Amino acid sequence: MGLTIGIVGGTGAVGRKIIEVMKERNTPIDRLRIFASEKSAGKRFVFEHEEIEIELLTESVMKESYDYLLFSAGGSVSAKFAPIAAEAGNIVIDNSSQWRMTEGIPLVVPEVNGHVLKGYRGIIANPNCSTIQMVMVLNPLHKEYRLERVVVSTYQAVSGSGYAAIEELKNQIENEDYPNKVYTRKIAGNCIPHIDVFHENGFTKEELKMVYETHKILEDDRMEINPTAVRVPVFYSHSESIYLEFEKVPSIESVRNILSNTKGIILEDEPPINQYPTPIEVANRDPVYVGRIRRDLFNPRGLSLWVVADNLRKGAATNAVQIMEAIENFK
Ligand code: 11C
Repeated sequence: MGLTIGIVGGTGAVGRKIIEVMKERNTPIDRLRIFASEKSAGKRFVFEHEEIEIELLTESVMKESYDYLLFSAGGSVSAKFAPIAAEAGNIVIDNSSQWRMTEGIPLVVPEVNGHVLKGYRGIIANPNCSTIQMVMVLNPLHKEYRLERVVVSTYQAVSGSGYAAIEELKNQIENEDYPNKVYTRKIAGNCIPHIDVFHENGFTKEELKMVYETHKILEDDRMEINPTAVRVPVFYSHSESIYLEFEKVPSIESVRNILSNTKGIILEDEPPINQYPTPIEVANRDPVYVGRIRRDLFNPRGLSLWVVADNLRKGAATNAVQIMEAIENFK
C-alpha cells in the first residue's frame, strides 16, 4: 500500500521541489493532493503522467486523513492549518518557522536527531535552510571535541526568498536599471547583510534562527553562536564560512575523517588542485559539501571551514522528505 500525501503550498519553490524529490526517491505514493490559495486552486498539475487538480486549502480538507501533510506555504498558513490537521490525527511536516521553537514540537535533521521521531505523531518542524547545513557539520564534531563557540557568515542564494527573488536577480543581471522589489537594495552585483527582519539586539531573525534552532537540534544551549547572514547574487545553494572553537584541540586529520564518514556530508577539500565546493556545482544535489578545512593560525582549538548545500534541497525539500522516510523506517 502506498501513501496518501498532501502538499500545502505545492505551487511554491519548496513545494515543487518536494514533489521532484519524492519522485526521484521513489516515495511510494498512492495519492498525491496539492493544496493552495484561491490564486492557484483549480489549476492542473501533471504528476507521474496524471493530471492533478490543485485544491483549495480549507479547514475541512485538513481534517481528512493523510499519511503525511507537508506544509510550505508560510508561517500564517501553518499557524492556522497545521494544528487542525494534527488534531485530526495527521502527521504534519512544516517548512515554516511557525512551530520550530514550540516546546514539544520536534525540530529535525534526520542525520542529527532523527531518533526524536520514533513513535511521534503531530507537527514536526523542518529547520531553516542555513541551520540545517550548519548543524550537519557541527553535530559530529561537537560529539567528538565539544564545541564552545561558532562564528558563522552566510552567503545565501536568492531562491531562499522564492520565485520573485529569482526573477529579480535574473532581470537585474540583464538590465541594470531593473528596480528592486524583494530586497532593500539591488541584488545583482551586490551583497546585502540583511535577511528577514531586524531584532532590537541588532541581529536579524535569520541570524537568531541559526542560534536558537541549533541549540534545540543539538540539545545544547551552552554553545556560543555568532552569525551574520548575507544575501548574495547566487541563484541556488547557500554557502557558509564557519569558525569553530572547541573545548579540546582537534586533529585536522581526524576532523577530515569524521566528516567524510558522516552520512549526508561530502568532503571536497584538496586545495592543491583547487578542489572546494561552490554553489553552482552543489545546486540540485542533496548532500552538504565541506571544504577549506584549516586550523586557526593563533588558536590550536580553532578551526575554519566552508560549507555549501542546496537550500531548496537539503535546506528544505530533501530534509522534509527524509523526515517522512525516517518515520516510515520506524514503522
Ligand atoms: C532565506 N533561510 O534564505 C531563508 C528562507 O525560516 O524557513 C527560509 C526561511 C525559513 O531567505
